[in-house]
Amino acid sequence: TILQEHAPNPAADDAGRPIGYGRLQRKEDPRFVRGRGHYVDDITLPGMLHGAILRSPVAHARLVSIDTSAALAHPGVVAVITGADLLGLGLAWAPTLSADVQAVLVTDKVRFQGQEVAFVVAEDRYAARDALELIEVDYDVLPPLVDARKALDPDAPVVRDEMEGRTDNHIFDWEAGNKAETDAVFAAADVVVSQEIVYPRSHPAPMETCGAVADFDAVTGKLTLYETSQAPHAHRTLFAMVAGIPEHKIRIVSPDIGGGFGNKVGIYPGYILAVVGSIVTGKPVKWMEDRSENLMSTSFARDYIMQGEIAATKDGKILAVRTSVLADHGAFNATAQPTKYPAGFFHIFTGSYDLQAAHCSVTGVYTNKAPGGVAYACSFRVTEAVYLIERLVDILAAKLEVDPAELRLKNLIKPEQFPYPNKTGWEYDSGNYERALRLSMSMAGYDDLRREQRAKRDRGELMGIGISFFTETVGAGPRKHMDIVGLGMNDGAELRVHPTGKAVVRISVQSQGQGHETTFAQIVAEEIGIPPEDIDVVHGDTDQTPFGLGTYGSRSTPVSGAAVALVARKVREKARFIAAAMLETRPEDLEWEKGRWFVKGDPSVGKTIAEIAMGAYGTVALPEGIDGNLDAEVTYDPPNLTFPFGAYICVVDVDPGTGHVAVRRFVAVDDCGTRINPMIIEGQVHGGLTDGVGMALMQFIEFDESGNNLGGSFMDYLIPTAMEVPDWETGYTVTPSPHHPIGAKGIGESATVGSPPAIVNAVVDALSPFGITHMDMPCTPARVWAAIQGRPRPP
Ligand code: MCN
Ligand code: CUN
Repeated sequence: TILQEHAPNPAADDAGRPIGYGRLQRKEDPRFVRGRGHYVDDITLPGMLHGAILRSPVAHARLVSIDTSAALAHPGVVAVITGADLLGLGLAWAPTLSADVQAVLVTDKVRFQGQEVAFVVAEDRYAARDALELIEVDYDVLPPLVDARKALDPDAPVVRDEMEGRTDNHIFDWEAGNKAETDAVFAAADVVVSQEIVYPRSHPAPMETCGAVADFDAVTGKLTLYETSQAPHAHRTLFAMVAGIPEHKIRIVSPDIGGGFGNKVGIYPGYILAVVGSIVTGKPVKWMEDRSENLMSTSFARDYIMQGEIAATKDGKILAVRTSVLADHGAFNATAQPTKYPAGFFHIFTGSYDLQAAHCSVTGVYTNKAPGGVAYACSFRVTEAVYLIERLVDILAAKLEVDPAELRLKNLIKPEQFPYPNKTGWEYDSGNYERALRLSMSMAGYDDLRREQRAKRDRGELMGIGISFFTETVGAGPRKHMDIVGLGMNDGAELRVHPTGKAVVRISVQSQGQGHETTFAQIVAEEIGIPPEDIDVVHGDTDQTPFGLGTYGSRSTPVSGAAVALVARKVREKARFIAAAMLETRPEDLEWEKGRWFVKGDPSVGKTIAEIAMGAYGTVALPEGIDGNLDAEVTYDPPNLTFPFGAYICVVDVDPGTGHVAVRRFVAVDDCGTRINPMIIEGQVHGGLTDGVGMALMQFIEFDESGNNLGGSFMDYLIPTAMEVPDWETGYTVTPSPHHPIGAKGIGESATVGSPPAIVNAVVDALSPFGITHMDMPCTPARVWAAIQGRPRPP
């Protein structure tokens, strides 16, 4: 097999092999670096009109009246659509990805600040925006529900009072693990530590905001929708179900996407409004939101209030974890996740440790905030899970007065325990955790860092070292376990080899910057020996690609990447029969080497894939059952998810005078199994680590007591730049996934998942001389400064 050849050997990166060939540059970059990318906002259709959304200035209010007459009279305005109009069309409410409904435009009541109230369609975007100000809306303001902790109080305002018989804000209760067993282990344990840990609301904030161009052709009945979507096929099916347009009459095109990070998984009112606008006006309609609209109304991330507890023996053997979580889902349950798992994959909160028992319960509630919930490189809530366990382990280490690295080494699951069934129902596919942690420690010079820290402490300086060890579960998912709105989480791939031996592979996932046009070509190249530059990767157009559920949860490589490997193998097998016909021999007498079938025992007699392709389309007499092409298609159903992991070490310096945290060093060792393109992997890791600095130190979406969003612009919601991040030091190990055709696991969210706990652990470590054992993110200068005021200075 190819797996062992890709062991972590830097020389192998340059051996010219399609997989593991480190510096194979991205095929998409020539167009991106020349400004020739083609994004939704670059699309201009003849006669196209422009839409703009009027949004609510208040968080909770009855809608008393809307007067659109002045807006309609404004020059250039073609139509003004309100909730009442949508009610008439049966489109005022749309299903969410979590079996709830969400308002497309407000009909009865505003439920969060920034909610969609009316849609203006005009000849240009300036007229559309100007007309928004002419719409008169009368709101009867209600007290908002802002604090999720009060959501279940008997006197809490009821956010979703439009639902029959609803008198509270409860959405779901969900649990995993064994409560009785866990409680018993806790009761008998020597040491128990507890901590409330909040993962605050944050936002993916991709560079490109969300938008759509809808073009409904009344003659053919065909809707073409250009849309910023991470999942075009799933969106098409949902549009067919909601709008009643037959699925074959809908084409969804997601062209180049300027970052998704989970923000472009859901279906937003703006997309639907563009479609309605096009149907109503008979013209194409473009809608592009601005930055504040994106930050205030589209999918947020996190917002988990976690009460966590960890139990151990007095000599540091971790026995069990338990947690109860309050999940703030905002005004509509629009989180995108597998049906059976309303808290995503949070139940991997058992982390990388060999435990005796675990239990978690999660309660979801409505509040007067924007909906969403699973976004920002989250691996379906693995972010929250990893943060919880990695903070708890550090708090335990402080309590036991042991080194946090030592405590982890003592408790990590051992290589021989894989496949490892954890206590909440996962089966970790493969891992060698100790090797990764030891590599990160040696890269960081861990012992020297601790020595340096001691010397600094003696001088009153605040230096912190933070570790996190994470295990993710990505590659959703096996159809026997998971679906989204009833659609199994499988992916298709089609491969066509043209007569001259060049190929096109059509995939169902959608790149938003991850480099699929390069890496998926590399997979085909590895399997059939056509060079990557001769393979075109087509994605993002439902008329041109096979069905599949799209890109999120780092599932492209685990699911679609497997489909691509298998479709290439299918072509290779077909090529064998054609080669046999060409060589007038039997298929079983042929042997494969990269790019060529040859006669066993006589390597000089063979046919290359290009010769075989020409043969397939040419005049070669084909064997029974083999038709005249070199094409194949597959749909892949993964047997399990993949479990990438990593060991991160962060070094910070804290300025006691200002509370400023500087990330001085960051060492990241990742293991994503077989590495397809090490350069792209590094890029994914660098990006995710930068996200982590943002979340840990700078950014969160906060609300005041009136429900005003205080993070609605980049003045308030801070994005880390090169100034705030160190030179990342990355390393890797390779533990292939045993069930993936090429052994690859996902990498796209690993660093975002793994880095926040390392950074917060480092900050808390720096502040530990003040007796501080926990601090909630983001560790802003103000918070850090406030935390150490009034506490005795370190000795
Ligand atoms: N890869 C590889 N070898 C592996 C694993 C992955 O070479 N063993 C490559 C893949 O082939 C792919 C890239 O790394 O080119 C990421 O692969 P994967 O981990 O499968 O993740 P996805 O392609 O499914 O991307 C989704 C993931 C998610 S969910 C978020 S959120 C996120 C992320 O990707 N959003 C991103 N990284 C992003 N990067 C960019 N530039 N933009 C986003 O919006
Ligand atoms: Cu959760 S963010 Mo990514 O899965 O698209």
